[in-house]
Amino acid sequence: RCQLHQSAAERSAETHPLTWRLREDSALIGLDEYLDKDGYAAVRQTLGSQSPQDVIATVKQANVRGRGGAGFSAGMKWSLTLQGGDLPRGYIVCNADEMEPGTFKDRLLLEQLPHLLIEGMILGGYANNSRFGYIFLRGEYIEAARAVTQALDEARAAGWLGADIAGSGFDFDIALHTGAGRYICGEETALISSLEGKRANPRAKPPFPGQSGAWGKPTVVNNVETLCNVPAVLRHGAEWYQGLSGGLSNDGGTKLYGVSGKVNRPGLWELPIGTSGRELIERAGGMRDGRALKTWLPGGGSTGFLLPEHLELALDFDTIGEQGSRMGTGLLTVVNEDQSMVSLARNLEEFFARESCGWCTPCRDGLPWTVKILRALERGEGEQGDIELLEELANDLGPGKTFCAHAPGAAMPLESALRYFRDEFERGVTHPRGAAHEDPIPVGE
Ligand code: L3W
Repeated sequence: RCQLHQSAAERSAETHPLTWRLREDSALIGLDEYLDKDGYAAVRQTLGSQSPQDVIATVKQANVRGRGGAGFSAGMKWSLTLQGGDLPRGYIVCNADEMEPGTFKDRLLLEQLPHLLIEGMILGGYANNSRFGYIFLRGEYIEAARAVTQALDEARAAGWLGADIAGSGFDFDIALHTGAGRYICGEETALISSLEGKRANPRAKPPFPGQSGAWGKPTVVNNVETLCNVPAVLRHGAEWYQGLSGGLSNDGGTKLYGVSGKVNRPGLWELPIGTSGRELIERAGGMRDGRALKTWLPGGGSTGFLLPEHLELALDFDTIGEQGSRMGTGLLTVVNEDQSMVSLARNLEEFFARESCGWCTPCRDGLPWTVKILRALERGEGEQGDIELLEELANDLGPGKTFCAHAPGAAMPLESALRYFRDEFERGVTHPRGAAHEDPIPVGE
């Protein structure tokens, strides 16, 4: 099971909107326990007494930013979706296709607190005038599928889903859709293609899904963690939510942060958004085996490497964005001094090359090309000009050159590894034994 490393005594409804209900034994919170712990109170309080526009205004004011990696304002996304057209408008889709390397936060919420997600989706459906929602779940999340299925059944039987929810006149239901194991399905337009039963090719934006999404209808796609923040925002208000960051960030709320890699105690913590990387590594028990920190990824394989000197920065969307990286999912991958940057980059690019849908040429052909060069550098068989070629490829895979963010995401760790650790790549050209250290340890192991 996915572990939260904060005891119940450390968490409260006032400070931990996502995790205060979780149990020490990591057991699923069923409907009765959820209701005992203020469950569905935000639905009861909001539906019928607030207009969809009021709900959107509150979410906007709270500055809930998308927790899937991009940090786009959820309230803004919802308000754009409401523009024009007949009612009901379309669909609300929860992106639960969690597959970003090093990312395991949504899994915790799905396995242990599925009613919180359902409550967030009811509120999101209400705000966006939709009558139907989908949870697009990563196929390998078997335990989560079981928990979500049970929760949907319970919610339906108790009248929290279906016709006239809580006597409000609002009808809404949710279907669970499990994916078939492709990373690209987490990209919102590929997800929509897959949901429609088609090959998971991304589509060009605009039109954004909010304008034309599933089956041509306006469709809101939000990450699990984003939707799980919504009930508390509506229960306690935008000002309260904003205050949770405790002045550490201009963003509102808390963040489900995590750490994996070369630390003593990998895990998850719910902390004010803007908490520093240093605090997270300390909470993870520090560096394993007393080895020194070399570099770290702030939020998944499609973010840029940062250095030890960046550890004091607030981990939020804008601050990390200013460093040429991105906060991404906020789950750190910690790399120590023994690990080879060439091998790490090769491991990640191999993943991205395998997961490319093949629709755009730069992504389909460029990613395997980076892997070929990186493998040669690892063996010490790199040729003069290889590093310049890798730099050129990282640039050609960058933003604006492909249908979706897959290739630009893949370019981030490569570009930053070359920028900060160029000498290690150069050793692949000049060093007879190659750029890899004697015992390279790939990301994720
Ligand atoms: C309406 C506009 N909507 C933007 C919406 C857009 C989307 C959201 C973010 O990639 C990254 C990717 C992964 N009108 C809008 C608008 N929107 N402008 O806002 O859009 P965008 O383009 O900034 O990002 P994206 O294409 O959604 C997300 C990276 O996150 N990532 C991946 C994480 C993966 C997981 C997982 O496995 N679960 O979380 C981590 O860093 O590579 O670059 O909804 O429609 N004018």
